[in-house]
Amino acid sequence: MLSFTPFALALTTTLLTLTNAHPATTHPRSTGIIHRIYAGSTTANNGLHFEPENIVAEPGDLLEFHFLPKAHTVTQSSFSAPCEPLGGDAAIFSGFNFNTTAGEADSVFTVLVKDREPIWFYCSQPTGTHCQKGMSGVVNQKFGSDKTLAKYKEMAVGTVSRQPSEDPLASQGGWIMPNVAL
Ligand SMILES: [Cu+2]
Repeated sequence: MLSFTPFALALTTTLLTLTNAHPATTHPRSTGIIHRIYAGSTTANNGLHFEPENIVAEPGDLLEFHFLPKAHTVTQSSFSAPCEPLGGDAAIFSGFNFNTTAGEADSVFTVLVKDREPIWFYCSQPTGTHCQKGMSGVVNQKFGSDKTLAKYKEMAVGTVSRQPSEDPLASQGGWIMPNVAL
């Protein structure tokens, strides 16, 4: 007759505990896919624009932000608080490291997509209220949900842009890399 002894149950519990004690902390395997996103398109929305601004990416893909004239940033926020930094050590902030007066900045900002959760982002340049004017984007918006980029932009109007750090150059959540021509 099959029976579970207290010992077997205890062993099972121990094994489960051990398994749970080691959640996956490693980065997803690289897919080799790079999504190039331009900050400050010179045509759309008078240049206050990310192109593309609604991105679908797999874990392991890279987001590569290229910066066009005017001093833009990529700053992660929540959906519900547009133009405000998300906070925390992992939140994305490019810093104001990509100023350029013509053409693309010499460096790009590269972000690894870790999972399929939405990444809401905005430009935190306060001069000219870029975020309030619609300079924002999203990676992996939940389609079918009412949390849309259009709604985010709508809620951004009238807010005040905030910076993640007192140091405008303090980037985190990604890497500043040389801008290598294709
Ligand atoms: Cu901007």
